Amino acid sequence: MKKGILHLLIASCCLIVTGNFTGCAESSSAGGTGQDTATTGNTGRNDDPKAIATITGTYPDTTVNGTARFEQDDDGEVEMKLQLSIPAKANQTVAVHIHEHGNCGDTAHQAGGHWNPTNAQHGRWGSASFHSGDIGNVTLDASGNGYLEMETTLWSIGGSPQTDILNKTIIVHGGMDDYTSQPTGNSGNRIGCGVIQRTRDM
Ligand SMILES: [Cu+2]
Ligand SMILES: [Zn+2]
Repeated sequence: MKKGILHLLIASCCLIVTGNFTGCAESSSAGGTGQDTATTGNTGRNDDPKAIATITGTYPDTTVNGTARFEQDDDGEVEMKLQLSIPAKANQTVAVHIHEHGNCGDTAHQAGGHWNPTNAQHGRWGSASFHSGDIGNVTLDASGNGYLEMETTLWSIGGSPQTDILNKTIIVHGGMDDYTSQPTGNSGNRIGCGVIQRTRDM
């Protein structure tokens, strides 16, 4: 008797399931959703370590907005995509560095000096001597927007202390880096700051 009831229940469940499949022509597009999921899986890069710094102004009278997005490839290279918007600095060039402490307090002075895990001299990226945080100058357009992309194996997202960029800061200065003056490139005030933090979505 109990078995008979079970069979009935299973039978009615099957009917409901079948009804769902045949009843909705759109369930074929639900299959399409499945493909979307597969596509997302295919990129694989979604599993790569990622980090982001949201950059904001440190002075009330100077609007600074920006993001620095980092993604580490399978080969260990970290790619950065930096976007800046500083209307007050339209048509000017500003210095951007990674500083050593993940703290934007006290007009970003709490961020400390340039991140320099290799004990190098300050300089232009790629020259004989430069700090691992010496991103360099970014020129802003007539609206104050700037963009910079770079890739390097000197950085990692959560790797060794020599390369790990997590919990450091991206600092935007009010002036240009002269790539020569020690230890800061004479880059001026710290007008923008954002802490580099691990993220899952970009
Ligand atoms: Cu700096
Ligand atoms: Zn430096």
